[in-house]
Amino acid sequence: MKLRYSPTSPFVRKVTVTLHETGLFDGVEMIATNVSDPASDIAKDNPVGKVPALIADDGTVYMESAVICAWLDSLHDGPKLIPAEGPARWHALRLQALCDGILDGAVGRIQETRRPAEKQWDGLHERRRTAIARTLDLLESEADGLGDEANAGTVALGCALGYLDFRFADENWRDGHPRLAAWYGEFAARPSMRATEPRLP
Ligand SMILES: N[C@@H](CCC(=O)N[C@@H](CS)C(=O)NCC(=O)O)C(=O)O
Repeated sequence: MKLRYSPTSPFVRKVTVTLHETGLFDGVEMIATNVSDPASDIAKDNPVGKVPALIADDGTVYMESAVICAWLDSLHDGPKLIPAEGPARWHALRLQALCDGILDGAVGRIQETRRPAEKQWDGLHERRRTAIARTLDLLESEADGLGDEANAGTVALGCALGYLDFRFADENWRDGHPRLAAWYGEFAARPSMRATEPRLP
């Protein structure tokens, strides 16, 4: 299979962490893709024009990080990142949804900074910033239940907090979120997280 990726995308990182956690990484051909380049051919694989896009060996293209991670989780026999049933399943999927929301806001903020200053909208910027802050506050209140296992939710949380460090280090999300910070300190040391740290191209 092939993965179209950008080295800075936190949504791609969810997929690459999943590949490492499931032992599937070595079977993937990585294709660097600059979706911002008007000449990019990403649309031939993903008409929505986004990475990650995963091309299976039968030619099927999977898009949306949550769908790609779920499909990858169906391919291995080890511990599942999406528990099959019960509260653990819904806990992981809910956490993933919250963290994807942080990432939508954070990536949106970065995209906004690339527009000419006179076309940027401060109200939207502030709305995204406060949505991220509210979500971090909720996660802080729930941090004791995060555990130290990798699952779809904790992988998304690790990638979200890593992205805030990467793009918004000066805003120091750790302030006011000591339990999340402690959890992340442990989770970020996993080999899958170390192997996938974001880097500028
Ligand atoms: N909901 C999507 C979001 C993917 C996404 O926003 N990817 C960004 C890179 S971080 C992208 O390709 N953006 C290109 C664009 O918006 O045109 C997912 O979970 O995969």
